[in-house]
Amino acid sequence: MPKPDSSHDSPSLDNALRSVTPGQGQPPFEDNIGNAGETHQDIAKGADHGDGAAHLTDNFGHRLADNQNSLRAGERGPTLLEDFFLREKIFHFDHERIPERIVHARGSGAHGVFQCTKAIPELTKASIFRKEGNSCPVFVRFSTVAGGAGSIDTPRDVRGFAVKLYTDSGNWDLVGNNIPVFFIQDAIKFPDLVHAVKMEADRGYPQAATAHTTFWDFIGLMPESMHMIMWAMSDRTIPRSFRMMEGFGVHSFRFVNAKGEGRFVKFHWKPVLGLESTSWDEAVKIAGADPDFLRRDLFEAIAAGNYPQWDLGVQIFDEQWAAQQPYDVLDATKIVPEDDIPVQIIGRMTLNRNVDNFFAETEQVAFLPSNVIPGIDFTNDPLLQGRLFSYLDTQKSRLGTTNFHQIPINAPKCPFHNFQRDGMMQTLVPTGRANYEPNSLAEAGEEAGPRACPETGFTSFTANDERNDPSQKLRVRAELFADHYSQARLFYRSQTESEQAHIASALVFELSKVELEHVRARVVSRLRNIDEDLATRVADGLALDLPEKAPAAKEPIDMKPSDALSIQKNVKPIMTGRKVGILFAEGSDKAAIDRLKGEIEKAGGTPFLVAPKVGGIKVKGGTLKADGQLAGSPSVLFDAVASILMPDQAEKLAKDGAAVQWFMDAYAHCKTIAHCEGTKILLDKAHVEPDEGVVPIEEFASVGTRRHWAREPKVRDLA
Ligand code: HDD
Repeated sequence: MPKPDSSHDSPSLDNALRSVTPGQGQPPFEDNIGNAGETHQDIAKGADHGDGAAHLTDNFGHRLADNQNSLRAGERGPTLLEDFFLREKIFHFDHERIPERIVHARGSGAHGVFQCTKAIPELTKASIFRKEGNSCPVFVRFSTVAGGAGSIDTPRDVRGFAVKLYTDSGNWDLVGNNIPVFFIQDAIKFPDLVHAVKMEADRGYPQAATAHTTFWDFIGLMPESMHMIMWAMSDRTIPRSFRMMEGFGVHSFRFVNAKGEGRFVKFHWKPVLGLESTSWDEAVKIAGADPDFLRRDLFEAIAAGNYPQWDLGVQIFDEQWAAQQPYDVLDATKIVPEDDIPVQIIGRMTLNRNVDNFFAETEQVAFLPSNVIPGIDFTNDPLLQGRLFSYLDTQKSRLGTTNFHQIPINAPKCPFHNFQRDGMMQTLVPTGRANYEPNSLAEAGEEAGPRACPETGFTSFTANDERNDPSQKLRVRAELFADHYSQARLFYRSQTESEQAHIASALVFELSKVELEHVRARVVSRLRNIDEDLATRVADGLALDLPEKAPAAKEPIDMKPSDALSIQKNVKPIMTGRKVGILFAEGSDKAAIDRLKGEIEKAGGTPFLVAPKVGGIKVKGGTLKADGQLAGSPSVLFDAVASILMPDQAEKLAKDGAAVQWFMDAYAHCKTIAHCEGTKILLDKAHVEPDEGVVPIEEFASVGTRRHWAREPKVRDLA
């Protein structure tokens, strides 16, 4: 147990975790209480069992003699209320669940470290950026937004990207998403947005999906959401891996340096593995094949030592520059194009440790956008301002107590001292009577407690904003917030042809699930302000007469397209971090399989052997175990596939739907298919046609795991 002291230093994470380890926290009794000669220290070590296992006790330290049978009045009689072991066990179990997050309930977390790679003291006094090499521990939680805690990992949805940096000047929480803009401009609309997107109130479905009437009804009536909708309908919302998606702080924040000078800053996390997404058909199939696809991917990568990394980038600009832009930098539905203000890399984050316990860490972690450190400040973005209240508030209903900051995953790793006292689940034991300030107890030699620190403490930045008159109380939106379409157009026109087709198809799919025709039509009428071609494609796809263009509060302008907005233009042609499925069967050539595995591993990828049976299979040159059985390991789980089969086995597999589908899907999802001569019959059955991505096994390493989008028109109608 962390030693309570009057300074209320935070328990370090290690100490706090130790406090719940069996055997810790016991008073140092020396008397014998167990078997002859057995001390508490022996008991803690589980000396009695001789195998290192601790004694099973209840929560108050009483040993259990029998954990299989409750105490009963006679062999066939009722259970006795007296059975305190049974009562405690069931009581605790009954209360295991806590309320899930109202949004972002489904999440996956990991520990890591952040390191500053470029000191920027001229921009911020934040201690973490004072010197190159400064580092701090981090905890990251990735999430979907709409679904419940047990929902699938791969719905079309925004992904949360929340980072807690445990710095030496306190916790800094950068609670962002994998999309740099948001649906709404003002926090007052957040409850409406969330009600509309979650399962519909009367019927309780759909789970984890935006493809339903109430969501699109809200969106159609909210033109400010159109930019975000372009991102949400793009492949950004069906990422291949958390490890391959960008993160964004979304809002304009403020850097403040030691001289008190402030500048706007936008935060970006850039994945070292590059960007990569799945296709929609693939995402749907993954949901069935592995509902935990992204969680498993993160866990397995870290467990294998393939630590995911992101560079932290910043865009810096001042009030003067901001005032000249055709949009307001305080509007969270807008980006600052990277071509206007380049992203400078200042640090790197590495996730290098999986959680020990999902509930204690990933579930109980509480992110607060209000957690900033000296050198980083808020801005007047009305969405951010509302968030500053909401997150603190929600933790009380989720975690049940104002002392949620004492839960190890939430506690800062630097000391904290104040006069806040008591409350439910207080675990600190402050000493002395100084629980108020000012006090003069020190004059009598007593502990007087901590004091404020004007030199190093947090001071709020005062913005010199000529456009704002703080003497007025107004419920208005600043004029510049009115342009809802220019950046939506910028995004759409920055995509490749294939990506544009994906956006159009996603809109058709989603709107086809909307039951009210006027809702569909209203959304399409807004799309006309973004791009006429897009609106026409979507209307065609829905067999809808093209509705009149919706009036725009402000006519959109054409902005210069930007490559940074496309995924396909930012894929890295590397095998690192990718998974390759290798299909084999009886009689396959072991040496060829080993060779291929070696090549994949050498390039940083992970080979995964798939066969009709998982146990040992007789192959040429020995026996080989598969990592997965064919029907349970469809090709949607891999970035590329390869097959090493004898013709007789390929012929047999050509009659197996799972095998044919394996190649059909890989082909339809534009993946590399590397094959040996023997597989030919199976490829023909799956209608796989030769192209640059369908290659002999020997050429696999040179082609790699990148997608072959040029194939797409052959496998999908891109109209
Ligand atoms: Fe939020 C959770 C991201 C707007 C209210 N939000 C939450 C999480 C992320 C975001 C990543 C999950 C944190 C975790 O893993 O525990 N939210 C955003 C972003 C926003 C945003 C990037 C816009 C730029 N959020 C937003 C608004 C409000 C909230 C405007 C309310 C006014 N968000 C919440 C919340 C949650 C939350 C209800 C649910 C659980 C939690 O906070 O801890 O308070």
